[in-house]
Amino acid sequence: MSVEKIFDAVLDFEEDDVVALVKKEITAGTDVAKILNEGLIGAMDEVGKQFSAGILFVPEMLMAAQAMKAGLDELKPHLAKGASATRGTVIIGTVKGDLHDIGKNLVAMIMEGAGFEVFDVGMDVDVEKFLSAAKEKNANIIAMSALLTTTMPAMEEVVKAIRAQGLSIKTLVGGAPVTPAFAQKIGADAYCEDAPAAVEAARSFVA
Ligand code: B12
Repeated sequence: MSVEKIFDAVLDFEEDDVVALVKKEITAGTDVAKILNEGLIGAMDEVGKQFSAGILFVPEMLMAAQAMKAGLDELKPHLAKGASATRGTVIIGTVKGDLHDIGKNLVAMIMEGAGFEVFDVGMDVDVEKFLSAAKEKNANIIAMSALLTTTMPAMEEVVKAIRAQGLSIKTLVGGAPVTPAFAQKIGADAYCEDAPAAVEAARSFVA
């Protein structure tokens, strides 16, 4: 019932209410996946729909994102439970030209919780930054996020650079406009639609 309240509070941009409601649900023992998927992520999907329909605009989208992020921060320690020994090292970032980082942050959090060592290089990340971070940390995986159709091609540049330099680093791509067909076309090692799928793919890379 209150998960719906979280959904509504994100849509009302009520950051403090989102935090309070998330806390309340955690205390009540509600499944954290339900809080995340039906409350926080569900609300952002609705924001996206309303943005497409011209009901909401960029400032509102940003306010909703801030409210969602605040809820996510509250949830983070609970999502990261169950960490085990390091399974591999991941460099994660949002590609060049793209400033969307909520999904990327979520994937980073869940991967960390699943036992990977995760280095988040932020958003608007160019090829050089992805590669130098991967070399410095001796990473097995580069995970890239893109939320704009216009920034998706930047993923291919990273894949190409890895090949050109003969590095044995696996690539993982995701983000709302990214598809399995696109991932295959650019030669990425895997496409994943959400954070749990990213964990599974990453585990298969380092198994
Ligand atoms: C919040 C938001 C913003 C915020 C971003 C704040 C932030 N700090 O991230 C702000 C207001 C800044 C913003 C700006 C813009 N936005 Co915007 N935004 C959104 C919105 C509403 C939600 C995105 C989100 O956070 N979703 C919640 C997260 C949890 O979901 P997610 O990112 O998809 O991540 C999940 C999966 O995709 C996957 N995943 C994500 N990354 C990765 C990476 C890997 C490796 C893996 C395996 C998986 C994975 O796992 C995640 C968890 O399940 C979307 C609509 C939507 N529903 O997608 C539009 C949307 C992405 N934005 C859009 C647009 C057009 C813009 C602007 C161009 C608007 C403008 N005219 O200025 C600018 C671009 C700025 C830029 N250069 O990047 C369009 C993109 C259209 C397109 N296909 O190109 C969308 C789809 C809205 C729409 N319906 O038109 N935006």
